[in-house]
Order: sequence, then C-alpha cells, then structure tokens
Amino acid sequence: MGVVNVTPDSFSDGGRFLDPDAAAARALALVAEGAAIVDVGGESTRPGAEAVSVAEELRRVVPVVERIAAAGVGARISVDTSKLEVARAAVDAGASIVNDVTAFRAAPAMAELVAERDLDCALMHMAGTPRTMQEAPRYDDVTDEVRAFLEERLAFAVAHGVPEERVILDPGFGFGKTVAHNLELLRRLSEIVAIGRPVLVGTSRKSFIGSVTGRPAAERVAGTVATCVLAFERGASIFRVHDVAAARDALLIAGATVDQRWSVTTPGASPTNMTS
Ligand code: HH2
Repeated sequence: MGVVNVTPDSFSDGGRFLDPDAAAARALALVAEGAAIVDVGGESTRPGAEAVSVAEELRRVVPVVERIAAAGVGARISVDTSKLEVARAAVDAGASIVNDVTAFRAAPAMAELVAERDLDCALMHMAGTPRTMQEAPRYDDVTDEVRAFLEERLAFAVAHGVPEERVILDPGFGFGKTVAHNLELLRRLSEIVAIGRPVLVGTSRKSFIGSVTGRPAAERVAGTVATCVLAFERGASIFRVHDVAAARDALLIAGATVDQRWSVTTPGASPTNMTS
C-alpha cells in the first residue's frame, strides 16, 4: 500500500503533493513501483495535527481519487479518512477501501457505508486523538490492550453489517505509543495476527524508527524496510509505505523464502523466474 498524502503538513512529505495532478502522478508512480493499493489522505494525523474541515478534505481528496481511477492502472484505491462524507465521496469517485484511523469511532455510520457499498475497511488502534495521543501514552500491556480494542472494533463492524472478510486490522504504530510500545507491538505482532483478520502495518518513516537509528524522516527507508520484513515474518500482509520500491523488493525476498510461488505483482512487469 503506497501512501499518497494530499496535505500541507504530513510529517514526512507534507506539501509535496497538494496539487491534484502532482498527487495523482505520485500515486501512479507508486503503482509502477509495485503498490497494489494506493492510500489517499487529505488530513495529517501526525502528533499534534489540527483537524481539517469536511469541505477542505473533500477538496483535497476527491479530485485525486478521480484522476487515479480515470488512469485505470489496476491498483485499488483506499481513502484514508475518518469522515463519512469524505469516505462516501471518495467511494463515488472510485475508492473501494476505507482506511479509518479511528476504527469507526469518529463516525460510527461509516460501518453502514462500508456494508452497503460492499467495501473493505482498515480499522486501526489509536489511544486518544492525534492532538493528544503522544502526551503520555500508558498501557499495562500494550499488545493485549491493542488486541482487545481491535477485537471489539471488529465485532462492532460485524454487528453493523460489515462481513468479517471485509475487515483489515491495524495496531496503529505511532498512534499513542512510546518507542518501547511500538517495538513491543512489532515483536508480538503475531498476537494481533491471531485475531484472524489480515493485518496492516503503517510503520513507514515513523519516529520510533528515527529513535532507534538516529535518522530524520527522509532517511528512514532502510529502518522502515526492516520493520516490514519483521512484520511479514510475524504474519502481517499489508504494508503502508512511502517508499514502495524498497519495501516491494524486500517483501518479495521475504515471501520467496516461505513460498516459492511468490512472484512480481507489478502491472506490466515480467514475472519472476524462481528457478534462476
Ligand atoms: N499512519 C498514518 C496515516 N494513516 N493509516 C493506517 N491504517 N495505519 C497507519 O499506521 C497510518 C495510517 C500516518 O502516516 P502519514 O500518512 O505518512 O503521515 P500524516 O498522518 O502526517 O499524513
């Protein structure tokens, strides 16, 4: 899953893709690098970020989704939003996955939208809100608490008509977690995978990687790739990254060690020859 941030203030690439044509071009470049999904977001969720109005988020997101859909590249379009109106408009424009970092808590009716329109959804754990989440994150056992939260959110979605097969779960790296919490969650990720739904991880360029490597956001590609491979090993199946080409190669190698049938999924690329 490649990240397309149509925002002035995202933590690692804010302001680079505010123009709809630039954002759509970015999305298509990520697909060419190997993304099977592009995740379009119009509101930064970085720690301390200010909320964006519905009108502004619609203005940022919808033209980009329209342009990607019109390009017909075959990748799925995900909309990274917690707002019902934005999700609905993005779906009308061609998105088929709703990525909600509040896991339907900001807009519970999002569950009905996902059910009625036969969408997939990603439900993420976050302690607090982006404005407050990093103030003093505290857990008795972070993995147990994240797992219980995700089980409850999965049950909520199913109770509101979303088929279980449509739900992806995400422990929410960096959302109300200290460096130690993030590392612990990565170490014990198989306990989240054990819930039984596909697990998405969004570690890309996040500050816990910088805390370990001592590098700024733009120089966290290798650290990000390491987290993706470790998460893959523990059973994750969707990797939300800014640097698709690097993650793709690493995950193809990781995948090839467990299943010889793994092959290149990039549209237009020739299949991998697993015998050479
Ligand atoms: N992380 C970010 C945004 N959306 N969605 C899911 N499911 N999981 C994540 O970990 C996740 C997410 C934050 O990263 P980014 O989009 O790069 O930055 P910003 O929120 O500042 O736009």
